[in-house]
Amino acid sequence: APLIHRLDYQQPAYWIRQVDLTFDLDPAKTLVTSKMQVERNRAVPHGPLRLHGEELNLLRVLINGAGVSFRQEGAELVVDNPPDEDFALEIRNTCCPDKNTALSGLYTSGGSFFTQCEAEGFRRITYFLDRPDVMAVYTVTLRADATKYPVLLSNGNLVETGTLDNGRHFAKWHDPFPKPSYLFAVVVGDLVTREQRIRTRAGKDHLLQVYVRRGDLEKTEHAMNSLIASIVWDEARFKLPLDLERFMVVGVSDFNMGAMENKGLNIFNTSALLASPATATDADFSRIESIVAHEYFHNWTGNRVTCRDWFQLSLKEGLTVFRDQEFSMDMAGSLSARAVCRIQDVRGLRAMQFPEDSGAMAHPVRPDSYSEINNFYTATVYEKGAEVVRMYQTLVGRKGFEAGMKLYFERHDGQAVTCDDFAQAIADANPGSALATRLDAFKRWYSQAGTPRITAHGEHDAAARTYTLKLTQHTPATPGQGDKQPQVIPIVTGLLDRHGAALPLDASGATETVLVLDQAEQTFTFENIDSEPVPSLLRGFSAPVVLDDGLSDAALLVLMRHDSDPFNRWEAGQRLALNRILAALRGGQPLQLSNAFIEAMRGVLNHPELDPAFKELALTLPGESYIAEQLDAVDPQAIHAAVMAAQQQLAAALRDDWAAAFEANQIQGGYTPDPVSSGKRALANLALSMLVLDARASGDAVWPGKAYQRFKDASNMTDRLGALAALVNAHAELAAPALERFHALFKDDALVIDKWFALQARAPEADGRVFARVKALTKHADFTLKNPNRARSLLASLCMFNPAAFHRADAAGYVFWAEQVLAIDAINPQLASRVARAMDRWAQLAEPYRSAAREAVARVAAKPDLSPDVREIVERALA
Ligand code: DPP
Ligand code: ZN
Repeated sequence: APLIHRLDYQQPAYWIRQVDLTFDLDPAKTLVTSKMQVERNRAVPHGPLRLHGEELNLLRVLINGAGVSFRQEGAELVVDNPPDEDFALEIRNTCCPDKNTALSGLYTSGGSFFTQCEAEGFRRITYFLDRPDVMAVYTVTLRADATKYPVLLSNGNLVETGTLDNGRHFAKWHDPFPKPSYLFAVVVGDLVTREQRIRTRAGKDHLLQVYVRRGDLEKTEHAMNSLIASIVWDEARFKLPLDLERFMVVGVSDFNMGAMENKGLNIFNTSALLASPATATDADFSRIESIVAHEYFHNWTGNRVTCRDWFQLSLKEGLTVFRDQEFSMDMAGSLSARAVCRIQDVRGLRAMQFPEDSGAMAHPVRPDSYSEINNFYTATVYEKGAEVVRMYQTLVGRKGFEAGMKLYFERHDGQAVTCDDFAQAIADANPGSALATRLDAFKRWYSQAGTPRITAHGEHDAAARTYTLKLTQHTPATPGQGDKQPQVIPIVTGLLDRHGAALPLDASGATETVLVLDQAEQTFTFENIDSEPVPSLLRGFSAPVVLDDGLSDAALLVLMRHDSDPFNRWEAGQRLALNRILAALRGGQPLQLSNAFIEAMRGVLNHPELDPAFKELALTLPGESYIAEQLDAVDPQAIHAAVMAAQQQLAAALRDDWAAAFEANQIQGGYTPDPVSSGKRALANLALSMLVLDARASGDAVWPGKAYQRFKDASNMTDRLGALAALVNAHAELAAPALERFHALFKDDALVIDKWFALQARAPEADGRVFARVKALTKHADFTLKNPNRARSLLASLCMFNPAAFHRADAAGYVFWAEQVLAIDAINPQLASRVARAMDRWAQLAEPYRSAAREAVARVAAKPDLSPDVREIVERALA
């Protein structure tokens, strides 16, 4: 597949303004009739009409009702001499939903029909100008068997229904908003719906519907509540109302992504939609809330204003992730609960995006080239993109950002635009701001890949009573980008005295300020500082960078105990742990936690005021992939051994405190997934896992027994899975009977069985047992590569989230990876290429892993018939 370059963008030679689609639905052969109003684009030179089409059976092409000569060139249908004036184009073709295992285009799942058109799936339904800058008004008629497929859905408003011959029926939908083809959707099948009518602030009535398979209706209440909360929030925070009379959400079990924001007809992976206390964890509840919100927010940021081309993907994704993060924080409520959200988001960024930014797939937030766009739905485009949007808000303030959003919609509603258009709107609404005066430099966040490294060095001048902070920045080279320019980096800063009191930073008495670093090296001086302060930098993680402030353990302890910024309190604790682990790894010494660290952790665990949710985060050690990020030559086994040793010591040293925390965080009464209760459950689960871990080392049987009992008696999935995880992760003897019982209890609930697979594949490796179990589980009757959730639950869990089980000295993990990638690629290239990315960072591995990993990648790359998806990943890895 050829490489496509951002700078080669050209407008299309034709516009399609209206589409009238008719579907005669049949799983083996669906007939699609498409009648389009086409207009020559006079802004570009006259040329042939080229339509995209993949895996289609073409039946006929008519222009203005008459046959026309055409040719098929690769995946394109070419009409060399279309009329000069506007014309009607009619195309008939068939496609085969049952054979569509790639889950892109029109496919069947559980006997119903679904579509997924982003990014380039519409061309697998019919021939079209399948690119986001071609926006059309759609009218869609669906015809299908009335008994098998009682529900017929598409975008927009329902305008007509009726019966047909042979037991068939039809529905006709009209979407008044012009949209790109990637937002088109159809759902046809046997589904049931939860409905709710609402009246918004603006006084408009709307019908909200959540469609799922029979039997799943009681698991949709949380999604409906989340949708209503999202509608209310967007109207309140950004004055963005729901613009459709009807808003539909549908769940499907076979889905490549989390969910999809089709206009008025959002389609969700059931894992991102269905929840009940008995089957979903607190984490599931909060993930569902944020994904329902995310897709709803796309209605403005993505649908009303869309992307000109796919290089601009972060225009909608970075912005919409930022919006869903803000929403989740507002829903969480208290300052501490907001900080918990922020810490979780940053942990995710560091675990997924930082490694991406320093590996073979490193790319800018707005990529410059791709061969397969599906490979660029990445943590960089999404999560780093969201951090870029957050920096706008930090630089212009919350009100300024809201004004910028308002201007963005005033200028661009109904258009397909670029990241530059967004940047310009925010800057123009805030003239003279720290952003507007540095806009060109700020936009390097879109063009430069790699995570900037900041160093900070403070000097206190006792005589002058000044404190001077010298900041430097440097962005490491990434593939294809050797030279980097300085970035614009907002660094939210405070100073503490050595007892932890916040120091005034200027005459106004403010204790926090935003330093804007925009040079390679810069100094900032604070006055009237009597003694050496402890700097608290990058509060709230105000920029997606790596900070080396050189603080001593003593200074970190001051921050951990006293910083008014909860994020930096958490960060200080993580840094203390990381310093210990890295020192052990670099020195090749066994890890020994210091007393000061253990006492600090005890202080957090027993703190009378800190929230349980915060304690749980503070007492969780840094992840193995984040630790790997800090090292030049990564030995996953050594990292795992160090983390396990640290955990074991923390478990033993705080034994009584863990037991007290476990007892103190029991919840009486019914289940609700609110932040306070879920924080208590999280801390109780962490305590339990520490107690079981410690019991294994000491041979004690009490806590494993208690964990098993709790597992059996649990009244909600969070407690049940937490207890099961405590047993499985400690490799306790009771793990096997518990796993068996869990499977028997939930054998009919696919989403819970996914958890059962994932838990086993993510367990801490011990003597190769986890890897052996994963291999055995690929033969389990419930395992299949055809369902993406199931495949990910086992394979991504092992290859991407369990480094010590995957990276083996005997290379068996890599052999397994290669086999699985090739097997999945024959079924579903998008899914295969996700799993393929487990090897992005082979070059950072230490020997013997490095050579063996490279060899496995080369073996996959040597296959001639790889999908373009996997080919791009392995070739970038080898480049
Ligand atoms: N459906 C995916 C998302 O919402 C891609 N747009 O992020
Ligand atoms: Zn999105």
